[in-house]
Amino acid sequence: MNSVFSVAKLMFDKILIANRGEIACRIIHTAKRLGVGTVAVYSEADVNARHVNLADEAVAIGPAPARDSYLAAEKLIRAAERSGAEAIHPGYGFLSENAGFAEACGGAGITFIGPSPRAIESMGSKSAAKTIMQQAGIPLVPGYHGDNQEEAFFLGEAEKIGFPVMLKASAGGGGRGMRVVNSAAEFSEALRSAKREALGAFNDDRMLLEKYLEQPRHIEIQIFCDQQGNAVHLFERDCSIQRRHQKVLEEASAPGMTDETRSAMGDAAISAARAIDYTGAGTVEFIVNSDGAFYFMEMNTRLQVEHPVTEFITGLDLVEWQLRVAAGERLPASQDQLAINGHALEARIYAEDPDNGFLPSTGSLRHLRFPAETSNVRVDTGVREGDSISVHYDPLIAKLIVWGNDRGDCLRRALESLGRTQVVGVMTNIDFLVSVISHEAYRAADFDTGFIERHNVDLFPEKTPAPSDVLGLAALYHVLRRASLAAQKAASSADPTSPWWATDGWRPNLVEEERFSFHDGTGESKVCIIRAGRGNHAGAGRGTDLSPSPAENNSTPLLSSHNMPGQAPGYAADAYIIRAGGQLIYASGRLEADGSLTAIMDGTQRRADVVEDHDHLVIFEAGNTFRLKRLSGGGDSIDEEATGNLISPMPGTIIEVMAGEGQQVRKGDTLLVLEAMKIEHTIVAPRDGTVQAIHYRAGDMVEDGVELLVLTDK
Ligand code: MV4
Repeated sequence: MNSVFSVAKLMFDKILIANRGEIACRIIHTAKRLGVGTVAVYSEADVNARHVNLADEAVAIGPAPARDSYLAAEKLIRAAERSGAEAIHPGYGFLSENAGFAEACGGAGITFIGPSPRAIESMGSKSAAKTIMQQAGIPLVPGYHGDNQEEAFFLGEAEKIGFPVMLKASAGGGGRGMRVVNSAAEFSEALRSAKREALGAFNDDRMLLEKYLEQPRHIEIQIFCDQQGNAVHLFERDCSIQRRHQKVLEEASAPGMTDETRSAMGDAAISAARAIDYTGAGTVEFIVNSDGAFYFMEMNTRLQVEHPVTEFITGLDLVEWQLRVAAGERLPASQDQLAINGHALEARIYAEDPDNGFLPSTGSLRHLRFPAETSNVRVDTGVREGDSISVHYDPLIAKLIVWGNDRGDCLRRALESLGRTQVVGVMTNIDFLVSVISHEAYRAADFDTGFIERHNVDLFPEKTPAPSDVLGLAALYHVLRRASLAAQKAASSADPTSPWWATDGWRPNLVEEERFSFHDGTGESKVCIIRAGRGNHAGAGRGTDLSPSPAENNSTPLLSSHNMPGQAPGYAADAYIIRAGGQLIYASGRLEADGSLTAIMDGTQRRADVVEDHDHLVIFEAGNTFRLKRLSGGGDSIDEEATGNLISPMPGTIIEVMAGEGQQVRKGDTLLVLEAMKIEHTIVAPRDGTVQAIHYRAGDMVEDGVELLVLTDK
């Protein structure tokens, strides 16, 4: 057997990733780097998802609801068998902590990349986990986690511990079935309501009791164990910044952590892992008192969402470690080879509406920009521009992970990176994240798990009106955008005698004065923009006596010979006077090929990304985002009129397609019928033209904002 000629077969040739979104992409990334083949799985909602595109192979596993696809254990195992994958990585969530699934993988001869079914099982119940940890000598919060569930007995235990106490569901998680009880008088009612909630959530109303710790920190230790019995910890993460038990920010290391406490918590975490013969990646959660005392909370038997902050401070790839350990290799490093370098922060960017109770915000990501990835900045995402955030899955858009030499450097870079993150199409928590990271108390590391609740008022600052110059940018954008579209149209008409090629200043569709009205979320603002003069391609002057401010006069490229995209040669930037909020601004500008707007306003160069979202303009400038609703001015819907694309106004199902490709239609002709929310909507031709392409058929589902068909002139 162990002949000198035998070659150890360790790393897998091919693995299946039983997950979706950013974590599936994350796992595929490492597998590729290691030369391991990848099989993605996808539901009907994820046919074109990023993780499917990244993988070597992909297997369809059923309808969008997770229970019919990503939670359907048999389908996943069958997909692994059929594709020849030797192992399954479960990611996080879904089946990652399902002992039955781990067992079924083993039964099918497939390696489950994670701990044994028994280890998963033993941490599944809070009370059972506490019993195991108590025996292993891990510190527990004083309390009761036994079988006697009688109310009178519980009350007696509560009085022994001393109020306030906390009731927790034994089967619990995510804060459900949890109650703080401040006195004996409240006990009976609190117990009853906690039991009711636990029964509904877990079909199990057994409770445990703990001393309630005021203002604790949530600090967790990353551990790793191999099949040879080696175990290390990869230091801690502080995940105290949570909202309703949903983590918002995670950092490594934990601010204020001493070497003594770190070492004691690391040892305790390793003992916890050894107590259940753990293998692979795991996390031991503690709550930590302000005096530094720490207590075991629970153990997560999977890779966690926030693992990248540990990767940044250790320089390791935890997915690589998972694959190596699951394949039977020894841990790649021993404890004394591990060290902390710098500081890392993860911010979870969610599609949710902070102004509406953080409700998930679904829809199409019409515009999506992330900061460039560098050695300091990492973006883990499962979506691209144009993808949708649906009701079926977690509304996470991306995790922004930032590294700095120290915490201050890290937070500064995190704010800078959030300022470069642009999302249009769904509401996000980006501004909220900025508020938290900018908060004085957070910056001073003066926080605990109650931070967000306590500082709520500061974290939702009152909305301020959009500055005049931003309103000016909006008006300038509209004028430039329309001129650019008109120019494109003329250029593509291939008519050499078109007045578009003239450079004498004649310009159709470009009014000399235009008035806009915008709503900035606080109120309505009026803007007036006047064409004050025109530069020429020689850059010699602007043919007007309305001189701009001296600073602007210092010849800038904008005022000379720059052509706008799709424009005839020699078409020069115009100068404008903008009146907004009682202010007069001299401005000129240019739309770049990438859609951004470069403007000079009163001599200062500005660069903004402007995105149209239905009747809104979203302006990203210097890390700030402004959302303006156009109430009037700027003509009809620019997209539909000028580009010929017909956009679906809402998500729905195509009921009937009346038009055919190549068909000539008259303005007002019915092109197709869409059903949304049980109401039929007729899409009609906005003008005469020819149907060049139809992207959908009857029965197809469409998101809002997608192009339904292309209508060309004649
Ligand atoms: C606690 C606690 C205070 N005292 N236990 C919340 C979810 C669960 N994982 C543990 N939780 C808590 N348990 C005692 N004895 C405070 C919390 C808690 C919390 C813990 C970690 C992160 C955020 C939290 C937010 C509120 C309450």
